[in-house]
Amino acid sequence: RALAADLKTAMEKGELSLHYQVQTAIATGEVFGYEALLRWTSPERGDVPPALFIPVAEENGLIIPLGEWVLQTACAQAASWDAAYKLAVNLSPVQFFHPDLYRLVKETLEKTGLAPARLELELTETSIIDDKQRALEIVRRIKELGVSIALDDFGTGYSSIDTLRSFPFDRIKLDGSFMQGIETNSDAAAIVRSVLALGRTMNISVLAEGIETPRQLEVLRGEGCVAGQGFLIGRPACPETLGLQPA
Ligand code: G
Ligand code: G
Ligand code: MN
Ligand code: NA
Repeated sequence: RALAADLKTAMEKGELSLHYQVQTAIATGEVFGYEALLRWTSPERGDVPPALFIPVAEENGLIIPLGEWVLQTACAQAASWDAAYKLAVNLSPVQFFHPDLYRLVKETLEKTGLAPARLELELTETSIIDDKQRALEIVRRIKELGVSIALDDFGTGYSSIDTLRSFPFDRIKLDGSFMQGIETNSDAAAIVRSVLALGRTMNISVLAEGIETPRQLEVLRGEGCVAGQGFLIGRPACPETLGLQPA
């Protein structure tokens, strides 16, 4: 059987689940949110990584019902957590440009009772590059609901200062690939420093992704980076394991 066919039934069979990865304030270590990460455990295929099945779902349109399931499930779960925690949800470019997105977000918030201010949607620059004018309208409309928008994987792909300047992002998520070099490589450290400066200038909070070592965390703290996420702070896990909801 093809992956796409199995994925189609995976939702109905309950093979999908959400893991969450903690996000913390770097200065204090305080937890402020969790990013939802989709997981598929297939009886035949085992754990299928999202990097493998999400592109397939994007090609055949399955990403729309899949993305709906993610948003509804994540919002319903987060609504039962401590209200101090935000929820970050990844949006595929296909989902972002889908005409029903605004209604989906609005109705999901109403249905689940999650306060809009607790929801943050993560976009990548590939979502925006295809049609910047339309993308800007979508972002503005969604922000009117009180939801925040983060720019994911910043620094890879088409990153431009122009995009940052023209979009009302609430957060930049600095790609994890920049963490590798910051302990030893002065170029990587300089890039991180300049992104932090850019964030401060534009009044956009920067979250460093992929923090794996205490030294990386220390460098980021020294540079005044606001927020962080990574295996050092917490690995993605199910909400029960994280103590977010009862087992
Ligand atoms: O969880 P993991 O690190 O394996 O994720 C790999 C990639 O899949 C990342 O780029 C992540 O953003 C993406 N991803 C994980 N969950 C979702 C999801 O629910 N929706 C979308 N569109 N992408 C996701
Ligand atoms: O593209 P996005 O940032 O949404 O991708 C999140 C992915 O990054 C998840 O699949 C998650 O498992 C992975 N991830 C989270 N923290 C770390 C980390 O510290 N190191 C590495 N290598 N991957 C991480
Ligand atoms: Mn993300
Ligand atoms: Na990312």
